[in-house]
Amino acid sequence: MKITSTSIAMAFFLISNMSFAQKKYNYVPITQTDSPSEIIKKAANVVPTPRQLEWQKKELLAFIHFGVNTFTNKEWGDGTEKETIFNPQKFDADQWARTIKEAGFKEIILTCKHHDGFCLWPTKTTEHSVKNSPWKDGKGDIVKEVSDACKKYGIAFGVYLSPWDRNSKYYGTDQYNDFFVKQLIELLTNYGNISEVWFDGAYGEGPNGKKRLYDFIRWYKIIRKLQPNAVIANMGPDARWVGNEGGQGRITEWSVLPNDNMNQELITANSQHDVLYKPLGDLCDQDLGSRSIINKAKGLVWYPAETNTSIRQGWFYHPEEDNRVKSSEELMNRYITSVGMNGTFLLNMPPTPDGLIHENDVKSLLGFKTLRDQTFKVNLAHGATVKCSNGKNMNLILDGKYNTYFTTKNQDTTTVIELTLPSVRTFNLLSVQECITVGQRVEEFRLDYLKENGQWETITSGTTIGYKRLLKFNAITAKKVRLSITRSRLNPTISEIGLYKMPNI
Ligand code: FUL
Repeated sequence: MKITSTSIAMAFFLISNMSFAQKKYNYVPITQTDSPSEIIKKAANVVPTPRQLEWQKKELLAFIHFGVNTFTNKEWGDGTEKETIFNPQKFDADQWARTIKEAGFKEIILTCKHHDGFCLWPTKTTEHSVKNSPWKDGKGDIVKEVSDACKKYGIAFGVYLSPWDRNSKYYGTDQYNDFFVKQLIELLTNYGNISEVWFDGAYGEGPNGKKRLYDFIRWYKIIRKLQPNAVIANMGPDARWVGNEGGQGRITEWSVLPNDNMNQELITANSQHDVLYKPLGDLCDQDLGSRSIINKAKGLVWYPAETNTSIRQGWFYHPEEDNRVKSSEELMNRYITSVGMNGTFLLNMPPTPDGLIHENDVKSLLGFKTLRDQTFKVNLAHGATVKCSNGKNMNLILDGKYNTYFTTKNQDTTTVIELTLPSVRTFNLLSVQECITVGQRVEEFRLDYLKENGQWETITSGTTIGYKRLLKFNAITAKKVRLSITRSRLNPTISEIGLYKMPNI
């Protein structure tokens, strides 16, 4: 047989396609010969990387917007702010981390530099930083104190570094990338483990403004090298912006999306650790991953939603918002529409010019924790007898362990799981989780209960589940319920099911 470059390419293609069919990756190429059912099967086997999985399980992430805007009472600084205005006299990173830990959050992402370019650490790259402020006579380092406080309280630490920099003289030139990389390297090497790097897409210059010459790929590679466990979020390949700033996930929220700019470099890397490409397209669209969308894709990637909002109207602190802080109940509802819609919840809590999280915010955050504790303390489905005619590992659905799961026999993509509770119970919240280390598969499900007259009635229904789906409904009192999976891309895998009674809010 004559060996040509085409046959080598063909062989490579077949081998890589075979390995994608057998193993689990967080991306997969789609070939022109793949039929719609083969594409669906591929989609059903795309899984998160270990770093994405760990991030997803954190559920609650705290965002801290703090900087010169805290002192000018603005949302966006223009870069001309004097360093001397930055002086948080009662700054206490311990109070931030303690509050956030007590509220059950697992990570703090700090705005180390916002669009105004002011750096909260004594960077060597610019004079526009804390080192020229009166705070601690210019000897302080907010990033150090916050990262140390996170370590003390056992929470992860992430950095927000705004690509848009309205102060830097390099902005709009190619040199800006060198400047930016130096800042990144300082943050990634001097503060211990960094769990997340958050790149903002915001840019407010007019049509004649400076060009955004960002070398994202170079930045991503540096992060992978220096902090391989860090999730690169928002303008990054590991976690996507959900598409709004109101803490609202989609009713149908897929974590497997088309990735059409996936290139050969990525495919040959063939590793869960080297995905450097962000999917293209409009991430605000309502439908990001349905069958009709992925059928047209050239590749698929695990790209989960990060759902952000602020506890106040603004991202930075404004005293006039002190009495408009989101209540514990509102935060609980946002938890249901973020984590409960297959996302993580990134909640911003901006400190005051004193350098403290305001007492009203603390009260809401701790009340939110109490509401979650009250709701999720007892799984009312616990101890139920599980029946399913085509199920495997039925009891694992109630073992409290995320890694173990129920699935169906043969190639069955539909099933009915019946639970007989130990006694008649009253509940108003369903929690259901797919085992995403196998893939996200469920496309349609329903919860019914058996009424006293012997008829089944639907309580609630949904489309996607993903890592977690929470559905609230009017309280139901029953002894028998059934979860029907009516459409799934491949055998559904359900880690856990829970029935809860949430306090009336
Ligand atoms: C936006 C920014 O412009 C806001 O100031 C804030 O940082 C928010 C999280 O992202 O794009």
